[in-house]
Amino acid sequence: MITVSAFSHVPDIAKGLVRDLRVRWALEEARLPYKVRLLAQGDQDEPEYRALQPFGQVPIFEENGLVLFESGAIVLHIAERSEVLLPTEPTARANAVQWLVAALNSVEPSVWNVFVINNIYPKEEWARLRLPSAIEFMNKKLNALAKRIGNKAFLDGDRFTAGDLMMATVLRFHSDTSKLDPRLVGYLDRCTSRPAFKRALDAQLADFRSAAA
Ligand SMILES: N[C@@H](CCC(=O)N[C@@H](CS)C(=O)NCC(=O)O)C(=O)O
Repeated sequence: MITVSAFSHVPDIAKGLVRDLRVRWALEEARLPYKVRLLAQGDQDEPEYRALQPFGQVPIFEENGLVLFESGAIVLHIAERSEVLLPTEPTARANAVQWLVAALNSVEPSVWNVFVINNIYPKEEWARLRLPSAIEFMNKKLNALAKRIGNKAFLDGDRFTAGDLMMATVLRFHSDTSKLDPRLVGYLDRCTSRPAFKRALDAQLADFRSAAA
């Protein structure tokens, strides 16, 4: 059985955004059952967990002795088992991987930077000064992405892939996704209206609720 690690408690702003969501979503798309290893406060710093995840973060993926960290590596590993996430045709497959890496490497840092400034350091003077240029930098990436998506349904055309899954989770770090370029709003809606996304989100939120009960 696959096990995914997740936090039992996070600030409200992070609920529905924590990166185990990507892994749960990929597992739901691939129709692979999984269970969750919920980490209480401090568990991520225990030597046993650090041996599995050197940075003390979630998610990790465990199955039959295989342990993986990094959500991108985990989603790719899952995607290799599902044609819904990774096409078999070599060019389409390479393009899907390219978009997954672009989501993590070219888009996520700028969106995440603004998220951190707004939500972790909102009262700091340096954050107030840094915010406008951080937003400007993020918007350059998002505008380029909107232009590339154009009127396509998904990043590579008509079909959803692991690249879209990752890009959608990155866009959801934006503080108000309804204010994104309309092409991105439509794109994000197409991705997140997938039943697998809804199941993954519901499962993450349910784990927070049951941990709080
Ligand atoms: N690059 C890592 C980032 C993982 C990450 O930042 N996880 C956050 C939750 S969304 C975390 O565990 N934060 C706690 C920490 O960094 O100490 C991945 O994609 O798996």
